[in-house]
Amino acid sequence: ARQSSWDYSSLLAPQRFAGIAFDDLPGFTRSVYERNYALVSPESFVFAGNPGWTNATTAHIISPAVGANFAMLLADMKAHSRGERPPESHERFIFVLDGVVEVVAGSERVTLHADDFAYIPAHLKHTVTSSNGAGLLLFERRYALKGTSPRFVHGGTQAQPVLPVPGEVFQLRKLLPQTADYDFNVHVMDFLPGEYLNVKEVHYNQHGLLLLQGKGIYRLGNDWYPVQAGDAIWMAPYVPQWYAALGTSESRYILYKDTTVDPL
Ligand code: UGY
Ligand code: MN
Repeated sequence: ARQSSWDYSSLLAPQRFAGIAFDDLPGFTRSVYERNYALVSPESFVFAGNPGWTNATTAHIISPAVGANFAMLLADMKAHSRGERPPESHERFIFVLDGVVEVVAGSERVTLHADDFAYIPAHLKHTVTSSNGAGLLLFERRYALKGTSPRFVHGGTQAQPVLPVPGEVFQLRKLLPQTADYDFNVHVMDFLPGEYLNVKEVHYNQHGLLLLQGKGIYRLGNDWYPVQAGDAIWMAPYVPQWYAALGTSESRYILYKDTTVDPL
């Protein structure tokens, strides 16, 4: 049976209040798609077959079709499922939301559980398999650097050091090495209820975000959105962005951020 600390199916389940059960409102969604950002909530995720995957479906929540320099997808792996390497020029980052997968990359084989991650550089052939099923978040992009040596990287999120964040209060972990060999990094950010970003950020870098735990308010451009675990966000370059964690439990989000690409 699958072990899970992450189960977004509950977000879609009918709710109960004073003995009255009520379901999702027909036709209602918090999902929005604007010129420079998108908020995609789980009732809008569309999973479909994908030629690179066997016994699995994927949902591309963000892709270059919206102007992003990366793809962000979810993979729903059934028992005895398999994903192949994407085309040779594409690097891939895998974060396990649920279940167990085996990644074989070159001569290395690793087993990943929920909260574990792996990065496979563009040149390295690999497979991702799952015997009992798994849920994955993936970031993929065309590797943008030359003359560099990115490595196969894997580990557990909690094992990564908490990094200093001058002027901010959230806890920050970075899952990839901070060297010029990588053209993006993946940040995991934790906020206690009531904590918020001090900087009202506007920057060149793009983001793909999945809220893993908690709830709060995300500001995107001139708009303010209630968000909760399971929601995904795309942020284009320079979109004003800000988050405040609310509710009674910690917020955690995972964030793609492109790096070391000269804006000129
Ligand atoms: O690193 C970042 O750009 C990050 N603090 N952005 C964000 O949380 N929206
Ligand atoms: Mn940012």
